Amino acid sequence: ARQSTPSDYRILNETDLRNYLAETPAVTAQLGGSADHWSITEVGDGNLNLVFIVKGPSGGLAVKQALPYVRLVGESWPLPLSRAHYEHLALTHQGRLAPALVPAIVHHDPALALTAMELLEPHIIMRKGLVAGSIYPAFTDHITTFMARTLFFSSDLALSAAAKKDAIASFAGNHALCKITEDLIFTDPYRVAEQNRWTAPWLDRTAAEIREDLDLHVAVSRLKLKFLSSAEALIHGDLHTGSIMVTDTETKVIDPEFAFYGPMGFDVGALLANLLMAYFASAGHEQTPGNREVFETWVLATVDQVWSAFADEFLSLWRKEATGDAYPPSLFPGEAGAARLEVERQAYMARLFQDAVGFTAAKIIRRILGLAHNIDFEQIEDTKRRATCEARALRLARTLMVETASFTSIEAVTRAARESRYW
Ligand code: SR1
Ligand code: MG
Repeated sequence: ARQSTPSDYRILNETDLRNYLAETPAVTAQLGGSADHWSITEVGDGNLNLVFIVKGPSGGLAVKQALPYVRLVGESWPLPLSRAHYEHLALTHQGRLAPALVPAIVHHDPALALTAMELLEPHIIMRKGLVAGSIYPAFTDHITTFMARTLFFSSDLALSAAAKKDAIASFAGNHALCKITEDLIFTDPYRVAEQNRWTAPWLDRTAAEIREDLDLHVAVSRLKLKFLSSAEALIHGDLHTGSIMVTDTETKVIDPEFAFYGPMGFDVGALLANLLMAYFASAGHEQTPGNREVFETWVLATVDQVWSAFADEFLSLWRKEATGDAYPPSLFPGEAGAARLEVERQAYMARLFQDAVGFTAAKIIRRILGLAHNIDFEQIEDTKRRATCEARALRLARTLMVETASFTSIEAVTRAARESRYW
């Protein structure tokens, strides 16, 4: 079994890290110069880990170290260091399938739960760009390639049954990270939980309604069951806009520490949810009206295109590269077989779309009523204005989750977003 705290693990400060990196040849080659002159700054603003930016005369690195607890909460919430191993494994897998779309790994140390990666510069966290009203024209093409390739090539459509089972087993130990998702996304927002919070007092009544809404509780429990039981593909597991770094022309997906074999719709839904929250939050941020209109039009068009381009790319991989044990070609001979299989592919995508719609809803609700919020809404200082944006998002999410079957196209989702009003 993987040891959760290796005996030579220690939390590094900037001085420790400098000494450690100075002894690591792959790192010294990348940074150049003398270690005494490297700049090292801890910049982590995520919920779990330390992140250092290290710069030398020849280049830079981002060094991520897992802490033995949840950074957001503190030492009272222990969390296994093994997540750094699963993140490294996932990043390696994603790097093979979509090399331009993830950071290159320079060094990994399992004992220190530490990974040094290519420094992404001048990339910024996409969520920060979205809050500032920036648009990213190349994003849809990149992210849909990332999702289509990483999900398709880890699924039964591409892998033999034996390879798929081995792959599932290699991520099965990441259950503590899955448990965070199971609790914080699929359970706590729907019950009284100490760590829940929301924009009070404005959302007090809405939060109470959600805690009493049994139709919603059934719907989220079905989604939780799917998350627990559907080992469809190696999913990123936390594919929100804080896990994506962008420039105008490049997109890099980071932080796959929640990776495991789960339902594909969870990744797609995570992304759609976070784009939709950027849309709802836009009304709360100071912007010129012209900019706001351009941004909101772009972000909803991006929601539409993310689904459509993902579905197109996934289907095209399936038509060309179906080397897996699912859907044996010998069962679909000739023209009639090919035609029937194509109908089945469309049915598969329709089912995946339904999953994505449900997970979209779950990912919105957790960011407004659960423990971990996002800056899209949090940076709206006027709490009444913030709650108005959040209530519109919650209203859409409730409809998406309870009436999922009535959403048969992505355009129906973006139309409902546009029309969503607060209670
Ligand atoms: C306690 S961890 C809270 C959240 O941060 C991560 O980014 C995941 O979304 C997790 O649910
Ligand atoms: Mg992340």
